[in-house]
Amino acid sequence: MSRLFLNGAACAAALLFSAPAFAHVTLEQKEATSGTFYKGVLRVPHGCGDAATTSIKVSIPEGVVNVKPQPKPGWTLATETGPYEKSYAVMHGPPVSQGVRSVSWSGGSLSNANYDEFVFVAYLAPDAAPKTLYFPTLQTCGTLTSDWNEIPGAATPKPAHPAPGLKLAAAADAGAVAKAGDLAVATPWSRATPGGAKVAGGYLTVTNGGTTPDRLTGGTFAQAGRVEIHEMAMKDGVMTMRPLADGLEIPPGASVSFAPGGYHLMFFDLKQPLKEGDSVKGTLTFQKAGTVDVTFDVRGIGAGAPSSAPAAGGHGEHKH
Ligand SMILES: [Cu+2]
Repeated sequence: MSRLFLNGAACAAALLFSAPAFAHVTLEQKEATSGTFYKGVLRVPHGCGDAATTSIKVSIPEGVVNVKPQPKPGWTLATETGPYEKSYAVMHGPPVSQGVRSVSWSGGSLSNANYDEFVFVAYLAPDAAPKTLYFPTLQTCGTLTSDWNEIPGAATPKPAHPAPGLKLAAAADAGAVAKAGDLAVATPWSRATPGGAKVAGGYLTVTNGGTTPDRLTGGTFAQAGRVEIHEMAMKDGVMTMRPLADGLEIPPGASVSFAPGGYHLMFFDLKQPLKEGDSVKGTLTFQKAGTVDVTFDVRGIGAGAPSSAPAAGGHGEHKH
């Protein structure tokens, strides 16, 4: 190995470039949330020994559906399809029970001295979490192969040829505080009201793990006279809001967020101001799943949406 003859500084640099995460065939994005679309980028940092890579074939694990591989110039794209172990709810359209089980790109030549990426997009079915999904990948270099198919376990936490892994976090289920049929409700919250305010907003996430749509049609809030379901959206460049008289559909396989600047519950005729730290009981009524009890945590006046939900607008701009 020529590396033996490098001086100290160059050797350190060489070590950097051979850091473990980059030594194997891996997925660029190693964490994702169940019930979302995922762009899988398989990174191929070297050949089989010194031999150039001529084919990459990735197996698609159960729960990863609607796979669409990206063609690569100079490589022949092929897919194998087959039945899934069960049927999965997807964001749009009917549930799916079969699809792409493996993808291969072959016929190209990726020198051991070079790096390349092989890309697919897919939907991570909402009932497949939490766990790690593995994408066993067969790398072929002419007559040689490197099989990246080992699943880390207690005996071999760091196998020599690990299958590319994707840590799948449960969507709303992780923080689900109420379940009704196929629906899971997570993180119901509201905001403290400045003195005298008679209205407040209610926020939460509803995930439909089922295969048919349901609809949030209403709710109650112990400290409010009545509750409406509202939509806030940009119209002609102006942030406007309107009540949704028919409620809001929760499509199968989807997570619908009620957050500042978007859909929200509107609490009218508050009996007393909401104070940060309060817990206020309420209910949510769904067309099919029925009525579920929830507790809204009251956060500070300036509180935005948890996580990355859009925080633009907000109830401060409400005009009632
Ligand atoms: Cu409103």
